[in-house]
Amino acid sequence: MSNNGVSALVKAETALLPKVSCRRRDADGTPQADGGTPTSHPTTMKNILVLNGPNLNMLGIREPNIYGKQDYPTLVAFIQDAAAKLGLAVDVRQSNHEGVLVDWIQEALGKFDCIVINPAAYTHTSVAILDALKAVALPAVEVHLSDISAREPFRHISYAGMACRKTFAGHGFDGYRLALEYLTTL
Ligand code: CA2
Repeated sequence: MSNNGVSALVKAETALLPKVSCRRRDADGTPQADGGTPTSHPTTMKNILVLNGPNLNMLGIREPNIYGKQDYPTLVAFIQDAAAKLGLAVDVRQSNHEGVLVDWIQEALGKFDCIVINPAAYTHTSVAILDALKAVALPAVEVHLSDISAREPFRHISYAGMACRKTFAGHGFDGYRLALEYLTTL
């Protein structure tokens, strides 16, 4: 399995669907421009793009004191399980390349309802990722395994976070579940 572009789509059982407000979709999956006619029984679930940045594919290999002992495939499985329990569809991807992350954010428009992003080191450097998040203007939530505010000063600034509605940092894997849970409230 390639670690670049790790992708996994999970569709939860329709029976698990909570009554959340979702943008309704055309037959090809494109969200309807006007949001469709609201019903008490939504026929679609929120579709969330989860993006992970550089070196997160190395989880569990080094620095377990900061990032934990569990590896990247275990994180992907954790996110998929959390999404299924919340009645969300997720596509989980990882790239070491800034431009790939920017491309995925741009391509999310019209395909996904929200974005969860851990830009990893690009958090602290990438105005390109910030601009892409602003350009698509989808509801976005930032996640960090570690508490970046308690680490080196250079980790205290988050460009991506400036375009995100919320940040969950320092909760380990559970931060992704908290981000998904937050998105069900929108
Ligand atoms: O805490 C987080 O989730 C981070 O986004 C992780 C990034 C770091 O640059 C951010 O400041 C905070 C690092 C990603 C993974 O780095 C590894 C380094 C060594 C071994 C395994 C992973």
